[in-house]
Amino acid sequence: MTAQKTALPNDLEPFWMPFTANRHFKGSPRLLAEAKDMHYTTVDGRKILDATAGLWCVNAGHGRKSIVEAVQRQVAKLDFAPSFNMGHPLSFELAARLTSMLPGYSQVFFTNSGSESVDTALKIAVAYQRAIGQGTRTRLIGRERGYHGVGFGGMSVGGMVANRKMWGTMVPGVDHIGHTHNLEKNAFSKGQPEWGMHLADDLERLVALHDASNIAAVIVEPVAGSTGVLVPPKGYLQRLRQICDKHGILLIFDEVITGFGRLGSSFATEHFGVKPDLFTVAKGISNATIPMGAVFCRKGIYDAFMNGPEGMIEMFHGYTYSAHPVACAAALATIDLYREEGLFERAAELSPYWQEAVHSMKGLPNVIDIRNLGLTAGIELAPRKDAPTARGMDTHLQCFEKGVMVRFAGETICMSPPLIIQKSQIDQIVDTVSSVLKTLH
Ligand code: PXG
Ligand code: PLP
Repeated sequence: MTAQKTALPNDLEPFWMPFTANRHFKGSPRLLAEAKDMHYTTVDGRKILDATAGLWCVNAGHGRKSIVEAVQRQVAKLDFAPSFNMGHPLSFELAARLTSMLPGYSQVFFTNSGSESVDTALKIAVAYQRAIGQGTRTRLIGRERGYHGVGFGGMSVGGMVANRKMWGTMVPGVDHIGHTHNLEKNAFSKGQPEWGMHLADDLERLVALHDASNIAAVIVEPVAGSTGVLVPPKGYLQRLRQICDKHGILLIFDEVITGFGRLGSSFATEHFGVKPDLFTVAKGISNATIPMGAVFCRKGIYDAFMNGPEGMIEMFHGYTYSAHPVACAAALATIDLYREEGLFERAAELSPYWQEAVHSMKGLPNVIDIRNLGLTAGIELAPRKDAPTARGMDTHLQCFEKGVMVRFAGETICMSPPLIIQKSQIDQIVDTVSSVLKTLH
C-alpha cells in the first residue's frame, strides 16, 4: 500500500477553491469563522461588516435564531425524504407559500442552487414548447454580460467572457442579444437609466435571423448582478415582454439575485410590473442557510404537461435533493422572518438613503460610473493601464483590511448588504470605500 499524504489541519492546498485566484488567496488567506446579523468574525477575531450579504444571499442577516432553530428541529425529525414518486409535507407547504407570494404563478420546481434553477428553467421552456406542439422551438437566447450560473445551459446563455471562453459554446443553438450598459449615455444614473429602452429591439434582429419558430425562450437577469450591477433602462423589460409575446417566445427572468427583497419588493417581476413565463430563484430563498433554489412557473405551463397517461412521469427531470426537507424548513422560516420583520418594505424604505450614500462617491479618483437599484450598488472604476481588474481587487482587499467586505466584478465594486442594515452601517460602508478609493493608485 502506498503511504497516503495526510493533509495538515491548515493545509490550504487540497481545496480547489471556486471562482478564486487560488495561489493569491492561499498566499494571504482571509478566513471567516463566525457570523451574526451584519457581521462576520475572522479566524483571528476581527469583526467585518458584511456589505455583500455573503454572496448576495444572506438577505435577512446572519445566524438568525428562528432559521437556525427550524433547521435544527427538522434535521433531527426527518433528515431526508425522496421527492421522486414520494413526498413529505413541508415541500408542499413551501410550494404553496411561494406561489401565494405573487399572483399568476401556480407551480414551483425545487432545485439546490441558482445554476440548477437556470438549467431547469431552460429545460422546462424547451419541453413546454414541445408539449404545446411547437417542437421546432429549441433555440435559447441569452444576453451579453448575463450570468446564469455554471451549468452547461446557464453558461451557454450567459454572457460573461471569462466563463464562456472555455466551455460556453458547447450547447448548440444559443445566441445573445446585446447588453444594456452604456457609459456615454447613462453614467451616474440614479436607479433606472432613462436611455436604452430600444435596446430590447435587438431581439427582433435574432428573430429575423433564426425565425421565431426556432426560438424557445429568452433569459435575462432583470438587473444583471455578477457582471457589475447593470440596471435595465426604463421600459426595456416591458419591451422585451412585448416582443416575446408577439413571437410566442417564453420570457425567463433569472431572479437568483433580485428575488426575495433585494430590490425592495418580493421579486423583480413585481418591482418592474413585468411578468415572465418562468423565473428562477435561489440564494435568498433560504437566507443561504441551506442550499436551495426554485423555478416559478406561470399558470398554464405545468398544465401543458399533464396530459399523458396518469401513471407516467410527465417530465424526466429532478435532483436527488429537490425539496430537501431541511432546506424546506430553512426556507419556510426565512419567509416567515421576511414577513414578520417587513424586510422587503424595509429595503424599499432604505433605498433612497442608500442611493444618495453611494452616489456621494461620485468625483472620487477613478470612479467612472455609479449604479444602484433597491439595496444594490455598483461603483465602476477606470481600469489601471496594463492591469485590468487590479483596481477592483485592491479595493476589495483594502476594504477588508478596514473591516468592510465588498465584492468586485472586474472593475466594478459590488455591494448588496443584508436588508437589516442600519443607516449608520451604510455610512460606514461608504466612508470605508471612499477612504480606500482616495488613496488607491
Ligand atoms: N443566476 C444568477 C443571476 C446569479 O447571480 C446564478 C444564477 C448561479 O447560482 P449558484 O447558486 O449556482 O451560484 C447566480 C449566482 C458574484 C457572484 O460575485 C454571483 C453569483 C454567485 C457567486 C458570486 O457576483 N451569482
Ligand atoms: N451521478 C450519479 C451516478 C447518480 O446516481 C446521480 C443521482 O442519482 C447523479 C449523478 C445526480 O445527482 P443529483 O440528483 O444529486 O443531482
